[in-house]
Amino acid sequence: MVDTDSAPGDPERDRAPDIAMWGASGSGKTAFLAALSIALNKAPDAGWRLIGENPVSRMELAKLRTTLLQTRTFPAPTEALTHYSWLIIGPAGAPRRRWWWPWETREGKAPKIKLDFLDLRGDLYAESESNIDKKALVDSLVKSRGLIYMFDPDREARVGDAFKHLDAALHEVAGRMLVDDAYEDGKLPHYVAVCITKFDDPKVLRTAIEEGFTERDPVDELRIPHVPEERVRDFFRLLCRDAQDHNTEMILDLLEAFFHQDRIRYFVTSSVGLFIDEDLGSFDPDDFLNVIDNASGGLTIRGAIRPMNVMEPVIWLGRMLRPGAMRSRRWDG
Ligand SMILES: Nc1nc2c(ncn2[C@@H]2O[C@H](COP(=O)(O)OP(=O)(O)O)[C@@H](O)[C@H]2O)c(=O)[nH]1
Ligand SMILES: [Mg+2]
Repeated sequence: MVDTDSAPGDPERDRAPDIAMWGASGSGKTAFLAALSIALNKAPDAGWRLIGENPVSRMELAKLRTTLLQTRTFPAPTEALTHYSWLIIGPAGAPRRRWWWPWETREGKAPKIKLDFLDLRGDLYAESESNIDKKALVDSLVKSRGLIYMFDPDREARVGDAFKHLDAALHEVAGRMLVDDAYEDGKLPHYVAVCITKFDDPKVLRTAIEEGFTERDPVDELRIPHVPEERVRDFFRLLCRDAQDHNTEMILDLLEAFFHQDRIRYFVTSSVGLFIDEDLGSFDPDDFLNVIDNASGGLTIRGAIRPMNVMEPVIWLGRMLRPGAMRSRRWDG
């Protein structure tokens, strides 16, 4: 895709992406991005914004927001390979002084995280004819240093193709990055945010509650159950075990074999969040579904959109990748 409006010589223009996004088709990538811009808007104090880097990406971003906020449905499935470039811009840091010119201060610099998103169609790794798409995806994974890996437990329980997808892509990426000696420790250098998607789905949420993975935060007046950070990896392992395909069990080991274990973090996410009855004012275990079937056979979002852990993985990755630019700043709102 040609970038038509960033100025020639702009250092941001040819910068490699910081973060690439990845996951089986239908795992919730497009919905996650639509929710990301809403989540950043809902936390104005944190000072983060999402913008399209070029006209196509800007147009798509506006479309995604309208779909979720006004039409109150999910974005339509992707039909052709589309390449989006987005920038997440954070709050400016403290004013800067140059030691040789200490009486003059310059504006603080805002951290910018570049997010590359290839929205792929269909079941990429099952199709032999989609080699161009495959190459584009692997290129994007190789160039970036942060990965958002989307895992959809509901799809895994039914279809079970996440292992095949991950295994094929990881071997391609490793083949490109690990054969020479650039990474002497033999591991891929990326930071990886593993996002378990669709936590609001009753099957996922009920599993979490019944298996004792959830807690309620006493200061959260909505009393929404969440899986505490230190237990998310175990919850992920459990969901992998419950999957349709026995190979899914190996996903966690596969990730930890290819990436440094201390660079992987697990998040439980939902793009639309849980429904809260305004009259009740807090989470109701018998009425939390935020999506309902509509007349056209799709899903309509019922109440307010409350993205769960959607901006957190992105900002965590940004902080890991650019610790200098994001130090001593209110990055996590
Ligand atoms: N309940 C629920 N469903 C979701 C969520 N995110 C996505 N979905 C469903 O999953 C479908 C596929 O999501 P999409 O973002 O298009 O997946 P992609 O192919 O990875 O881009 C959507 O049409 C929704 O029906 C979520 O947070 N909660
Ligand atoms: Mg999509």
